[in-house]
Amino acid sequence: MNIGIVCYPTFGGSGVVATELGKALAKKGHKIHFIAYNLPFRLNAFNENVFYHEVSVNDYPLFEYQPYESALASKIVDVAMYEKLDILHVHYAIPHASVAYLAQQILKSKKIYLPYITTLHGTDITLVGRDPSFEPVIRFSLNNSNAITSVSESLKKDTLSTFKIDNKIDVIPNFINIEDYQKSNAHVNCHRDIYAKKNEKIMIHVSNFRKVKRVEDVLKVFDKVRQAIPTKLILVGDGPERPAIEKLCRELDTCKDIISLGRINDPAEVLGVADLFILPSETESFGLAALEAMATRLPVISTNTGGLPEVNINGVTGFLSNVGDIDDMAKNSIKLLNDPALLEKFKNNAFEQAKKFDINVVLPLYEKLYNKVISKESVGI
Ligand code: GMT
Repeated sequence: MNIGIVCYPTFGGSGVVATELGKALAKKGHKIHFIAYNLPFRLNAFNENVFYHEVSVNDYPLFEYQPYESALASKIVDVAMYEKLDILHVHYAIPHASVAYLAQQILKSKKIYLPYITTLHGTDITLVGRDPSFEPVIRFSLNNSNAITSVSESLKKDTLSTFKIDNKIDVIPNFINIEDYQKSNAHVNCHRDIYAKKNEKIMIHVSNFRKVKRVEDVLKVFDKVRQAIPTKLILVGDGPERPAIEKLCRELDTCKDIISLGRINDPAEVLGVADLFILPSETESFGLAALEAMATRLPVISTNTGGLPEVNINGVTGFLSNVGDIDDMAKNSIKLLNDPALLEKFKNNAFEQAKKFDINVVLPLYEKLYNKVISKESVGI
């Protein structure tokens, strides 16, 4: 198949999922055309069957906001016509679903049919999508998608309760490539003793430091944990909340025990040195960061919000707490870090759970959907 993939290239789960999906499909022989305004950050090496088409948005003094949508629609039309796309898969509804619809209509006027699939990732529905001004456009473009997928049952429920959607939503969960995690663990460059002494434990958090991630709770939980057990905290990522987090760490006087690494393209090696992953998000449609941690055998301390309970199983792969319940998250962390046998059991459980989300399990679901959508269109349904 010739497949167009539209995604945000920036640090964020939807871009990771879109890129890893494209790379995996390319390995199976499909021709993948990524369309984005920058090179997606995980598309950092040569991959056979992968092509990248940059959307350049021109600056002009008249525009206060650059016309990204028009530039993207034009690029999709161009790629679809000249690369003979069979299908377009857009990640994140805003504005990609409505742009896909526009491109589809333009192509239709040229007697070319391009079905599009929209994958909902979370904040496009849970945060941005709830802004009523977006409602008519999102609803229309979702109802006109040839298929919609959501990354969890919880997000599907949220979407149906937020928008009047007549279309079916298929849940296709996010995935990891277990093989890659085994590889990066085998060639680990990052050693535990860089960050912690022998008697110290390591907690880790990875995110894009947006408000929704509640990174301040990570620091508050950690502060309680380190008072009970010698522990270090590794922070990976960057974003709007980082200055506030640095301020809080100074106020709590915890900076000497916190290693703030900033952005890392592929955090698997660093995850591999830690004992426990923490994700206290306000909302999380899936929690890909938690799944990536579990693939490196890390138990997860998380909130019980959104799709997290579909990934992190309470009392098995980690623990779930109410949003903002610092004491409970600290209690659960201490329980695991204080008991080596229990920690080992949870590590194994986390890895077994991660295997259920391996790319080899999830990829066929996407391929099946692509085939269904394409064959429906070709028989004129
Ligand atoms: O919140 C992020 O990390 C970015 C955001 C995105 O769309 O790029 O992530 C959302 O999509 C991820 C991939 O499907 C999910 O794993 C995250 O849970 C989801 N984030 C939220 O719902 C807050």
